[in-house]
Amino acid sequence: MEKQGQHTYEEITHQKAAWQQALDVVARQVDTFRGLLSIAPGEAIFTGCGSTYYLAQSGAALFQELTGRAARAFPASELLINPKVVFNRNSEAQKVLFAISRSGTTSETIKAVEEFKRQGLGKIVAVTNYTETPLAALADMVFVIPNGQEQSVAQTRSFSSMYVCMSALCLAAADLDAKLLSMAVLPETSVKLLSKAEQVVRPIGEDLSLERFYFLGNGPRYGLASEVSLKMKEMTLSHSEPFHFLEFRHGPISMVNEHTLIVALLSQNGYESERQVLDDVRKLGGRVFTVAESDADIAFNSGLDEETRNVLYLPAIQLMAYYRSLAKGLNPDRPHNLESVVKLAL
Ligand code: F1P
Repeated sequence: MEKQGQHTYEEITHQKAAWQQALDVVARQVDTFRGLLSIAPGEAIFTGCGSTYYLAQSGAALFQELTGRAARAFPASELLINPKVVFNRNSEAQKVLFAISRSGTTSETIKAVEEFKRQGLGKIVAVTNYTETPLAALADMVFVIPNGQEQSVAQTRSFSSMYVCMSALCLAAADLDAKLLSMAVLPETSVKLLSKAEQVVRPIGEDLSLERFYFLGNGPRYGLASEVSLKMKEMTLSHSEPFHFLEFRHGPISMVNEHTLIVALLSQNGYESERQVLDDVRKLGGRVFTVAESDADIAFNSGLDEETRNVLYLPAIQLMAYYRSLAKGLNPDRPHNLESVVKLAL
């Protein structure tokens, strides 16, 4: 008989092979990818739905930070419904569209990519976990990571694997070859991290005195904060929201009480201001859980640079949501009201 959450647990705790495959798939196609970017020098648009929209947000931030080239993220539905908001019509240059989808079949994403192609707006790069899908068929280049596939509805390993791929693509686009090679330690680091993290996050996940969750992240970590906040929502049906650190002070801080947990995706660049927000939360009686390279509740100790290690924020927090889901008597594998793929008649 199936145990509640057995797929989600397996998928969160076995990410190494998927991360390795993500790095391999980029290494194999790096020259072709750079060639594609050079013939599509216009703006970069990143898109997806739900989790993969959050991946798009983080990817666009990292792409622009590293390459200096304009990059923005939108949910696929915005490309369809509000294209004038998305595309810069003053620029004739061929754009590049990064379309991200675990399944490769989400109808909004497929329609948005079809429309981009029909209008000849530029080149399409797909990041996905499945081959032979409508998305793969439409794209000029496809980065497929089958080892990231999942039985569970909520994305965990699939998201992380596509995120490793996206981070590697951003480094490749910026010609940061030494940093790209340094990512080779990530798959093994995921194993070490998870083995240490489980005992730390489990009691917090199981603490049902907590009622509200806020996930804070700046720069490329904002998209990741949004994703882990979605995990908390989907798997545990809890009140959960993401914010940029300093934005939290501008209103949301009103929600802090002793039943509030702030999960902080701390960075190197913004550390001083991020820490001050956490001090304010503590003064108000809120609880704080920190994730960072060092000196944190979950410390990666990866030795990697900020741009290459962002994926490490994910596994421990995914596991926290898993344990809360079980503690609430829910099945993390089957979130309420949610299908693994959304297909609408568009
Ligand atoms: C996107 C997505 C997921 C969400 C749910 C429904 O799917 O919105 O992010 O968790 O499973 O689908 P995809 O396009 O990445 O396959």
